[in-house]
Parts: sequence; C-alpha cells; structure tokens
Amino acid sequence: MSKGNLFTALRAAFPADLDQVAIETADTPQPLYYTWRDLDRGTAMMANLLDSLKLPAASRVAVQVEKSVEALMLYLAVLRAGHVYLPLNNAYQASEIEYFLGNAEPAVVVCAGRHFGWVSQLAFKAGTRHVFTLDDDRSGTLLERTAFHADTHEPVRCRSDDLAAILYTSGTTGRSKGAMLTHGNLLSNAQVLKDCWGWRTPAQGGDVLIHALPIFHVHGLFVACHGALLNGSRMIWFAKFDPKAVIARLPEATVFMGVPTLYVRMLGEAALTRETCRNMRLFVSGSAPLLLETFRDWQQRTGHTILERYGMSETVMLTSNPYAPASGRRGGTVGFPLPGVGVRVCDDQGLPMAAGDIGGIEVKGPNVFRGYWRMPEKTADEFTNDGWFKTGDVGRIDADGYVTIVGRSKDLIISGGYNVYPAEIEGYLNDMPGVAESAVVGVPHADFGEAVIAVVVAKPGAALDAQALIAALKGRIANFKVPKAVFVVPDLPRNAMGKVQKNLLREQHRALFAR
Ligand code: MLC
Ligand code: AMP
Repeated sequence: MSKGNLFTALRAAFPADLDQVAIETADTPQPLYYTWRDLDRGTAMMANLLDSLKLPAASRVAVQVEKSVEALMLYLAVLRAGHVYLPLNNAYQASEIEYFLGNAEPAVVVCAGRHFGWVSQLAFKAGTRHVFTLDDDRSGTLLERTAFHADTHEPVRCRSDDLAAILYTSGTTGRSKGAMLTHGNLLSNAQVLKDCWGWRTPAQGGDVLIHALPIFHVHGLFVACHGALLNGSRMIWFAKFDPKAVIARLPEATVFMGVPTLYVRMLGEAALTRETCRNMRLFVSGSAPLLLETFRDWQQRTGHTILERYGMSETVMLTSNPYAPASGRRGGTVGFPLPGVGVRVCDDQGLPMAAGDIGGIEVKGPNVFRGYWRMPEKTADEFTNDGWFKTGDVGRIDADGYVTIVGRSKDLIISGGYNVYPAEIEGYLNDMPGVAESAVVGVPHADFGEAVIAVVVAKPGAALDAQALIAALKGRIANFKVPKAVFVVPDLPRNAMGKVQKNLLREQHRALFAR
C-alpha cells in the first residue's frame, strides 16, 4: 500500500468497528445508513471497475452528478484507483461542459441519467471512451457496472506530488483554468485542519458533521468530507441545504460547515436557538466574506462563535481563526496562517509590506497546487519569482498576526459561495444580437452576499429587452451566474483612459438587493 495515496490515509482513519454508521442521509425519501464497511467495499468495487477499463495512469474522471453518497464514493474510488477527479458544478450547461471536457480530455465522464444524451455527445467529441450515469436514487449505469466487481482493492501506489484532482476555477481573464491538486496538497491540509479544529476521533467521543454543502468544490468535498473521514466521524448528509431541516438535526451534531448564505438563512429561522445548538462544538464559515453582523447575530442567538477560515481552489485552506480559545476568533478576519503555510502581503512591486499595510495576499506551502492544467504560462504569471502564489485577494496582516481580507484585485463576484467572473458573462452578453457592450458587476445582496447584475448598451438602432436578455442567458449558463438584474443604458461610464468605471456602476446599484 502506498502512503502517498490520500485514500490510503483516509481509509486508515476509519474506526476499528467498520459496522458503525459513517453516513446517514437526511433528505432521501427514507434515511439511508452507510457503514464504514460500505464505504470501503463500495469504493473498492468502483475502483475495480475503473481498473477494468484499463485506463492510462492518472486519467481524468469528470463527474457532473447530483449530490449523493455514491458520488462521494466515486471520488474516493478515483483516488483509490490512482486517477484524477474532476468535479463539475451540476448547474453548468452544455457550453460550459463542452469547454471543460475539451480542455481536460477525461477518459471517463459520469453524468446524471437525464443529461446522458448531450453530455455523451460532448464527451465523445472530446475523445472520452467511457460515459456512465449516476443518479441520486442509486440508479444509473455506473452502479450497474460496479455491481459486477470484487469488493476488495489495493489502493494504487502513488507519490504525494501525483495529481488527485483538477478543480476548474475562472481566471481574471479568459476561460476557466484547471487547478491541479496533488494527493500531498489535500492530505497535508486535511491533517493540519484535524489538529487545528480539534476534531475528536471516535476514541475521544467522536464528532458528528452536518454536511449540507455541494461536493464539487473545495469546501464541501475537501474541507468537510476529508475532515470527517480523516477522523472517523459520522456525517449527517443533506443533498440540498434546507435551513429548517438542518436546524432540526443540529441537536445530534457537533460540527457544521457553511458558506455565509447558509448562516444568514439559518438565522432567519426562529427554531435556531441555544437549545438546538447545545451539543455543537464548532461552526465553520468560509468561501466568501462573513459579515460582522452575521458573526455577531450568530453569537447572540446561539452562544457560539463562528470560526471563519480562508481558502481557495488553488491552495485549499490558507488561514483559520483559532479553535481555542473561542474568544480568539475575531469577526471580520480570517485568522492566522495555518501551521506550515506561509502567508504574506506584498505591494505592486512584489515587496513584502509592514504589519497593517494593505496589499496583495501571497501564499506558499505544501497546500499550494501544482499549476494550471496545460497552462504553463498562466501558471508562471500567478507565481512570484521566489515561488509564492498570488491569490488575487487584497488584505493585511495585523501586528498580532490576524489576516483580514479587504477586497480582491481579481475581477470576481462571489455569490452565495459560488464564483462568477464578470468577463465570462460579458462575453456571453456581447455575443447576443443587438448588444454593443456590457459591464457585469457584483452588488450587495442580503442573502447571497453579492449578486450579479449587468449594465448593457444596445447597438445603434437595436432595441434591447432586459428580461429577454436574462431569459437568453438562463438557457446558456449556470443559473447562479445569470444576472439578477439587467439595465439597458445609452453609455457605460468610462475614465480618461477609456476604462469602464465599474466602481460607479456598483455604487449606483448598491441598494438594489441590500437588506
Ligand atoms: C442558487 N441561486 C443562486 C445561487 N444559488 N444565485 C446566486 N448565487 C448562488 N450561489 C439561484 C438559482 O439560480 C435559482 O434561481 C434560485 O437561486 C434557486 O436555486 P436553488 O439551487 O434551489 O438554490 P438554493 O438551493 O437555495 O442554493 C443556494 C445555496 C447554494 C446557497 C444553498 O448556492 C450553495 O450551496 N452554495 C454553496 C456554494 C459552495 O459550496 N461554495 C464553496 C466554494 S469552495 P432561478 O432564477 O433559476 O430560480 C471555495 C474555497 C473555500 O470557495 O474557501 O471554501
Ligand atoms: P474558489 O476559487 O472558488 O476556491 O474561491 C476562492 C476565493 O474565495 C478566494 O480567493 C477568496 O476571494 C474567497 N474566499 C474564500 N474564503 C473567504 C473568506 N473567509 N472571506 C472572504 N473571501 C473568501
């Protein structure tokens, strides 16, 4: 067995009694109970299926499916078989999927049964040989084929710098880039968080994690799942976040992880009380800025202090507020660099800045990705000469070491924890008939933190209808990227250099969705 394989490390942390429940589903028609043995056997069978396909080592396995425990097993099986997992947001539509498959050239694609027609067409065009289906009711060709395979499997030997996953993340310009994460990136980060967040192994009384995030991004897939698996902790598994249903299960849980929108929505429920949180040990927030107001309201209502941490696809987790003492968790900050992770703030010339000064946040450490898939120039652009990764986030490190994010140098909108790149949406808008140009910006939104809006200029003689533009976008891009409002205007505001003044547009529309 290879120690470099992340799966091996996760498997080694399973409790001795494999017949204990590892995952309990909370929103399937009937609760389903998966034991640790089920996870071991199920992933072995899927890994054997992958082996039987005789794929080249480190083949990409692209997956766009609804959240299910079987989907998590598929991720683990890909690691176990030594291939590279490529998760895709299930909101992505054909043009987005076409790009990812064309760029990544996966050997295997797994999609929802109802999407098989169009996904398989795109996959075969990209050279994929195997397309399976997997649905959230445990049906589909993947499981049908898996059933024929043995339930033991020796995890593939790999080195810690071998690729484990590729996560597509949009760049400041152009199309998405595949961030290549290694077994070592993911394992070192999970091990650091195990210590930092005081995870309790079964022998120490165990933890119970409420898992209510999607499993196609860093937060739900790596931080949450690795956290529970590496500690042999049980998960209460929600395929979809529902504040009422989650609150109803809080009394049985000890750990919860969410993007700020999840906390805002739970605060909207009268059932959220100190009593419902009585057994909770830790609430973690990340992926987007947590408003100080939410941090304080949560403290007041539940008696718990949310622990905010900071991460990204290219680096997994970088910083965290302290676990102990809880009084050291400072709202509005993302805490301290994690042990072994270097974080610094630099000016435009790349020179490190003094404590308290605001500049670009850079990171170095075992958590930092290996580069962008097949984009060596873009990779080189994002690293300094001395090997630090430029996050594109702007912030400061105070004299006492707390990191605060104050903005972003990258033109990025984070809506409900999902990233939206204005340039991509502007590209789609500008291609629409009658559109001369457009500017997409984020404005404050009481629920999503930020909302996407677009300001559009018509070509001479063309008449544009805002609702028709929204409807046209809905058919082409993931729904969370579609502007919540479109304004048709005669001109975009520009500065003396001719650059669109997005700050003016943001200012003009800032009250649109604010509380
Ligand atoms: C849904 N909608 C959104 C949206 N999610 N709009 C903007 N932003 C979002 N995030 C819209 C849909 O387009 C749809 O609109 C309507 O809301 C209902 O869709 P839904 O799918 O039923 O929504 P809901 O289930 O309520 O989803 C909201 C949510 C979800 C907050 C639960 O967005 C979510 O799970 N977010 C978490 C994202 C996440 O895990 N991020 C981690 C990234 S990792 P219409 O008009 O079509 O009806 C990372 C690194 C790190 O960043 O540090 O962790
Ligand atoms: P992604 O590329 O989806 O992984 O998103 C990463 C980005 O999310 C980071 O570069 C930050 O801009 C943002 N982010 C993550 N965590 C936080 C946080 N706690 N506060 C503010 N922004 C965050």
